[in-house]
Amino acid sequence: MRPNKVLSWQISKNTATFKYENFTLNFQTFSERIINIFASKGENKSFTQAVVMKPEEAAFDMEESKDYIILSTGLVKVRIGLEQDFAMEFIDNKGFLLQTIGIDLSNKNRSCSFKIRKDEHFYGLGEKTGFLDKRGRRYTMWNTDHYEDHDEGADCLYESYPFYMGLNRTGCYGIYLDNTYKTFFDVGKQDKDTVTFGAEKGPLNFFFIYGPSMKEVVLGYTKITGRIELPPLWALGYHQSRYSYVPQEKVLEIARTFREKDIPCDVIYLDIDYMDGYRVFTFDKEKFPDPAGMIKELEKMGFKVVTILDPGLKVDGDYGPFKEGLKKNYFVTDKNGLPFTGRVWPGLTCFPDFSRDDVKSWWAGLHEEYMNMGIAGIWNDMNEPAVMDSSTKTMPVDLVHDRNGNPTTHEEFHNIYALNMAMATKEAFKKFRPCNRPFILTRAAFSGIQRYSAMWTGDNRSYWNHLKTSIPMLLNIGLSGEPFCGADIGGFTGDCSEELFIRWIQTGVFYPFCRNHSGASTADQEPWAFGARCEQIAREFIKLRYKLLPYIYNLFYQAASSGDPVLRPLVYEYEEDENCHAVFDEFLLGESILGAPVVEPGKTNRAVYLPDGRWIDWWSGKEHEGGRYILADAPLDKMPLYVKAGSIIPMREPMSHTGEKPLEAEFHIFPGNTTEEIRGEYVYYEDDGRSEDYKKGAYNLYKIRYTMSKDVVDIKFEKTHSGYDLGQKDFKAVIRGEKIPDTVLINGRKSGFNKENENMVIDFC
Ligand code: MIG
Repeated sequence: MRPNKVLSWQISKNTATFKYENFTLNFQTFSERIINIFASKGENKSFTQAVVMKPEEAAFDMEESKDYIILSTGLVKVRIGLEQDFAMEFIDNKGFLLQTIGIDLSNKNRSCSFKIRKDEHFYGLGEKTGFLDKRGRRYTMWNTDHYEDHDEGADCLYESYPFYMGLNRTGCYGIYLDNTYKTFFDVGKQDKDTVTFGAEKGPLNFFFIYGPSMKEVVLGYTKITGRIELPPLWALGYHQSRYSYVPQEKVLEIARTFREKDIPCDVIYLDIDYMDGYRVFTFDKEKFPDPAGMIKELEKMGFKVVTILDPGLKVDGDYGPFKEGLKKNYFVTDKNGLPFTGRVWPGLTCFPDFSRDDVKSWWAGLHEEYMNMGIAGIWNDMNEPAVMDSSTKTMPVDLVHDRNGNPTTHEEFHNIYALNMAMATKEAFKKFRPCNRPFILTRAAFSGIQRYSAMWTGDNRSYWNHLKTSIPMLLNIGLSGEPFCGADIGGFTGDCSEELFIRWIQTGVFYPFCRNHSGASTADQEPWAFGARCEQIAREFIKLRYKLLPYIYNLFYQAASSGDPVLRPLVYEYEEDENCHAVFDEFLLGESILGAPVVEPGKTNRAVYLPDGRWIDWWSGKEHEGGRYILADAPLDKMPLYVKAGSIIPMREPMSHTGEKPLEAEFHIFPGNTTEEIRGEYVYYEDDGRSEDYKKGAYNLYKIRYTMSKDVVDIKFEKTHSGYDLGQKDFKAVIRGEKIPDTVLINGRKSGFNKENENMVIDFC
């Protein structure tokens, strides 16, 4: 298995090539932290569509001795052994980081193995079942319509992110395997001390991403595969969905009920039954006699409409899109060039070959009528692609994708079919709504999807266990570069109960993508479906999300600028705290808010680990010392929620939908109760929340800082970027927590703050 010694090598600027007896190893620095490694038997190096990073100017330094060659980027070194069998080690300035066990390039396997370091934990790997730390399991990356239970035994779900991180005391590193074939990651399963990743086919082309912090690794990975663009603000509101709301009158009734019941909601979904016989880009004329009118009506109530689309087009000689696709040879074909047909909802269907630019543009063009009607977002489903009459649940792997004249098999294209479909969908928005931000939701995906689309985790179930494991699943998806993620609140398959729904909505309002969705012929799951008690709790929690929208929107701004996940595992912020390494049933929303939902029935309290620092109970204002577990009270109407002392959180009054009033923030300052001097700082981002003008500088940034010593809070407030004239004019702050100061200074001047004013509001300007 082990290749032999190095036969020769060649080094220039930022690349190095080592020839071994039966393979070649190629290194390229992309940055001080990112090294691309390509092991081949003579194939060409190529990058998938996931990779958007261009190598930065970062030349190698090379040291040569009798036994080794060391390539150094300044931060990290790769040491290649010259005397022994293949040996590759990664070293940083603190010393030894990672040791390669071997590279295997046999016919049926291209893989690389590293030694698992002492006390190592593994994260990332995208949409996978189980808990937070992935150690001890083996995962396959192959997009699959997995309708069965998403329990721990389930391996392939809808999306593939061939990326993982290893964290131990020496630090964190990441590996992104840039191969779209079926890949695998054995994280200490076969051998408890070895992590092996690879594929049967395709290149062993991967990126080593140096930390040493987890944040740096995520930053590096999202440099390689790109980051989200800012979503429209409405997409961060609450979404209501159902398979399916029909007819038209039912959709309107649901919308009206939200307004009548004073439950905030921004988006309502049309699932497959809106179509005429599941023909995409059509409406059933009986059920939806006037979709444009319905959309207008919904618009008046402040609702956006998102429609589902499946990739397959019904084989039907009277159906325009199919006829055109057939005539122009736009479909995926077999080896003989005949269009492949497979059964999906509409019966026999043909599948657009999204590998081609002209097919993408054609597909984009098909959205014209929807866009003109005012449909606000597109939901791409069944895009693994799912094929119902196939034992593999998908197309045969030997089908052909033309790839703009560079044909390849479905085997290579399968995992990026949905990514390419999302590219086509985004093109539709660019074409018909050039000024507005797109909203796309996808079920299947590959690394890089964050540049195009939000994701949801597919057909979960109304099981307690699915509520519980939605948290680590979303946390790992966030770490894998896709911050805009959510699971169906209430569960898709099966009947939700009142208690489960209450606990799920309490959790779900913190999902970055917050949507209640439910399967056909399951119990109703709208917030009011379980009676008055549940309705009241759901209202309160959905309102809480709307209160936090300025903070949440700013987290998306951070995700767009640095790749930081919106929803983070504790370990992301406290990686040195061993107690945080495997915590899966708590999360951080940004740095400052810690949620610890109840995810089991019948519980009215739970243990909560609070990391280092002081934490203020959201509900009572009571303060807790961190670095320990507390037993938190969690009656049915409460979810344990904490703010880190020192934080500043921009909030607003809740509203029925995001378009009701401009997003004006009030800064809630949580200094905490301490005799020590305390400081806090927050950068607040503001723009119009819907257009692309922010890319041209139409946004404002504010920096708010404060110190609190004894009884004085000294706030400094400055505008650090000015570009959006229609922004907020009056700013307010609120002091929260147990300790109330005597005096508040704003930019050095005494404010009108008055201790007796119960609301503790301070006017700024
Ligand atoms: O085979 O469109 O995951 O969210 O409601 C089922 C109907 C097809 C699967 C999606 C689900 C959606 C459903 N779809």
